[in-house]
Amino acid sequence: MRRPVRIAVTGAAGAISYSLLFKIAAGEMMGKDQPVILQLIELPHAMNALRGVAMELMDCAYPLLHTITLHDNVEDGFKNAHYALLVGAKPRGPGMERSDLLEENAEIFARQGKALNDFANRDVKVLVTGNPANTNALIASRNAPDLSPSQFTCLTRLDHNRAKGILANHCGATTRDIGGIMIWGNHSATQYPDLHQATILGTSAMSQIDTAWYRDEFIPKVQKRGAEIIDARGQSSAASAAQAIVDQMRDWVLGTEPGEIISMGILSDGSYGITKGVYYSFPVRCNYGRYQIVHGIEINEFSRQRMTATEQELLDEKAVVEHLLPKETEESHQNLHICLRSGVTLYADNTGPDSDSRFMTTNRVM
Ligand code: NAX
Repeated sequence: MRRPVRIAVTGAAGAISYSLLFKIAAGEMMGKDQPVILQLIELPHAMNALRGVAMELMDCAYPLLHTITLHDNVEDGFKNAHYALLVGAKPRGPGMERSDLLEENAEIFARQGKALNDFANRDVKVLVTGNPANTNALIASRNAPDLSPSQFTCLTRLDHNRAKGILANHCGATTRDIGGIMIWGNHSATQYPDLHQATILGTSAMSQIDTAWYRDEFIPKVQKRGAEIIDARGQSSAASAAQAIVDQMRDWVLGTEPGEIISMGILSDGSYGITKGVYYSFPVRCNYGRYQIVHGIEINEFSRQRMTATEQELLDEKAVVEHLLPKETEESHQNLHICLRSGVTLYADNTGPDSDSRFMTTNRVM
């Protein structure tokens, strides 16, 4: 049996965690041979509810669940964590403007970034789910100067999975038959679900669907799926979000299937003309615990407009919290090659393999 890994989860008594923790303990995220230590973090007033969740986890008698620890602060909760799932966030209250939401969460995620910097394992992998997820990831990473910004990602896998499920349902296919789905940009209603590279049973999806359906129904449906679920259920998506967290972290750690493309919110390195320094969802592949942007995808005019609109929203969000971002970390967010220090291997232009290397054709591996 392997040594257990430490997984810290914030918002551990919330709705998403009520599905998520049980999946992790059952081995769905880290693999069926990987014991886990769950370091569960909540706000002080929710500690009693958290104790209840811990009792239920215990009562499942999961063989892979080594230890559960409960914390009412992130400084204790992130200690030596190998993985950090930042699920808890301040929800938008009545009368609250989006800028208020951004600022209130900025404070929470700044503290969490600092705590990760000071207490987590040096190779910690961080996945931010709490909204606004992309900008929260930016804030956390900027507050963790000793960690690489490539160690921080945000959740856009739910949007990816939604796009896949909705397309499969429309075409009478199963999700197994579908590949090449891509989500670009922000986890918000401006996100761009792109089907131009998608395939159904190996044949172009665009040749099998109506363009008007794609543009007028499919795209808005994926963008507004969260609201549709709240309308129907009276509560926001929780089980599907938990599944997406498991999928994104599992693929990051254990790798994607050969040829498979997934979507992940990661720091832009300028690929596809997206401004460096914002967390943007790109198509990626993963192996050896790293992710790598899929390059060489042709972007048509329709896609470009949508990719730019969602990029602009992220730049606007960044502008709202700019005064809260430590200036000294800006450079590391623009020059990803200094991430080498984190142990998340990243080859800068002059430290990586030659551009004509037969064995490795990319010089940017995250
Ligand atoms: P809940 O309100 O059920 O649970 C959130 C929990 O987080 C609460 O128990 C609260 O006490 C705790 N919490 C709040 N601030 C905390 C802090 N600073 N430290 C530790 N714990 C804290 O929300 P839930 O449905 O679980 O959703 C959690 C977050 O995920 C929300 O921000 C939500 O908007 C976001 N989502 C993001 C998605 C994505 O794809 N990126 C999709 C699903 C979800 O909507």
